[in-house]
Amino acid sequence: MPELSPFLGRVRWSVHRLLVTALLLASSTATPVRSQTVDSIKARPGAVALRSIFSLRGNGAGAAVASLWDLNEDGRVEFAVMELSTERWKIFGIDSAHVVRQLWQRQSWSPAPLFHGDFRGDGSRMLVQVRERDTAILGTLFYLDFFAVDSSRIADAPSMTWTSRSPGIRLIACTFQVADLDLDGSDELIVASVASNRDGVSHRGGEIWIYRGGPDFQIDTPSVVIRDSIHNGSDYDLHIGRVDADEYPDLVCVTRIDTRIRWGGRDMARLDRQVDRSLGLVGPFLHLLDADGDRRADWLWSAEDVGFSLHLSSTGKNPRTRAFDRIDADRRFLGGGTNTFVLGPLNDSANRFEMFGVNSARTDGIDYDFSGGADGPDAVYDAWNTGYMKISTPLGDVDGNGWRDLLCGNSDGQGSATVFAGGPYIPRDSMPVSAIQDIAVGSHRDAITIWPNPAHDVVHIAWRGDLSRMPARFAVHDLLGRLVAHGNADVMRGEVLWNCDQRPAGAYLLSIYDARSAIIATATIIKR
Ligand SMILES: [Ca+2]
Ligand SMILES: [Ca+2]
Ligand SMILES: [Ca+2]
Ligand SMILES: [Ca+2]
Repeated sequence: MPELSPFLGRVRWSVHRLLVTALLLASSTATPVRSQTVDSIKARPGAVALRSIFSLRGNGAGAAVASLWDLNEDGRVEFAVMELSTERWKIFGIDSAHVVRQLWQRQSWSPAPLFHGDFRGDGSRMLVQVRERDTAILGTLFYLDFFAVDSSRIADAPSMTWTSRSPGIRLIACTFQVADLDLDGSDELIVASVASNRDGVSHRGGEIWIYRGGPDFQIDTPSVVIRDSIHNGSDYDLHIGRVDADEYPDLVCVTRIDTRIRWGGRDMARLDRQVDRSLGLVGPFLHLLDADGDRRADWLWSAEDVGFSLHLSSTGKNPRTRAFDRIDADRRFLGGGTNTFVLGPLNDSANRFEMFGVNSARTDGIDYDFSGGADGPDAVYDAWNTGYMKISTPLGDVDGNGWRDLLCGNSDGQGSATVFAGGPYIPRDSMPVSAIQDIAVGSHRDAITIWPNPAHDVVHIAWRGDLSRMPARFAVHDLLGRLVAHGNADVMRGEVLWNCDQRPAGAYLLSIYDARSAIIATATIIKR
């Protein structure tokens, strides 16, 4: 397996573009089999710059970011940003007119993200805010404030509060997760801590406390306590994902000494009885994501000095026995000082394949973003941005175009938090409204968008990510009924182009078909 550098992306891309150009030249000079006058409609080539649709700057914004749900029930999900200097979490939503509105704010000092869960399993999500308080004698204490959300409104005061200190026991350096570990429809609260103190005696091994979800959800006494015997140093990083073949989420704990897996199951109590696998790997940075779209966790490791590597779940290796070390990796990428991010399925309307990003402050400060796919990502990046983001969280669809979005933060300097839009870029901000034509399909006013229309040389055709029937094939006919262009759409991508510069001026009829060749929409395109 070759070692691949992410920074080959641009070079590889140039080669790819040359190849595409050469193919286009070849196709225009060779004699086509069917007709010399039928153009091809093809996927938009090239890596794209991620497009910002919201940015919050100053006040140390972006020290932490959080993905929320559609808490005001307007069909678009909300997101949250923490400002370091005001010590405030702010929740934002984008309304139907694409205006960003602040829905809530609350003071709380902690870089730990806001999170949420359906802890009672009745469909009502609670918002949970982390607070930290430094004390002279006990060190840092952690608090979780649980807020009810009722009729689109977040309660003013928390309905319950968890603390890292209960009689005789104190957890040290906590992180928090939410997952339905036993798949009973209610979320568990999971607290991981680096160490603990019982009646003044320190236990320098990690602990994981699980509070079982359900109608009787409570935060007074953990349902399951997992105690690790080994000394962890200061790192105890818990990841939750479906690693093996069953549906139950598994626990992957990365420390400076070992990486340990506990296989999930219906019986959560067994989690504390044993470590199922001790990999002996020491903690470079780990993300679990699904880049190959099989609903099983892929492991993205990164380390300052050796770049990053990817263990794909779809390569047929048994997750219960594979090594998950560097030799066992399915993709290895060089590049010093790399930092990796999970970006979510930004360019997959089926939400199967997650993208990830890589950056390096030591080189050019550009984030390179790789698409997933059935075979995982290749070494050619598909998107980029120049922001040098430090943290990221995938979002649901915040702007209502049917494509999932991304929130990044970087508290360096003045600080900034940025929402990047998934799906195709429609230039509503730079082109006259009259040049952009929206076509309604079903309940969506803007199901398919064509621009510019009238056109001189290139026509863009883009579509929402959530149509019940997605475009699969396109055809353009002239007014005499002759086919002048056709092409297929990759359903994952949201845009095709028609290069019409060689066509005579006049009206043309565009037909858009679904995968079963049933017509979805038609439009008249004017060529000037
Ligand atoms: Ca909303
Ligand atoms: Ca559960
Ligand atoms: Ca996978
Ligand atoms: Ca979106």
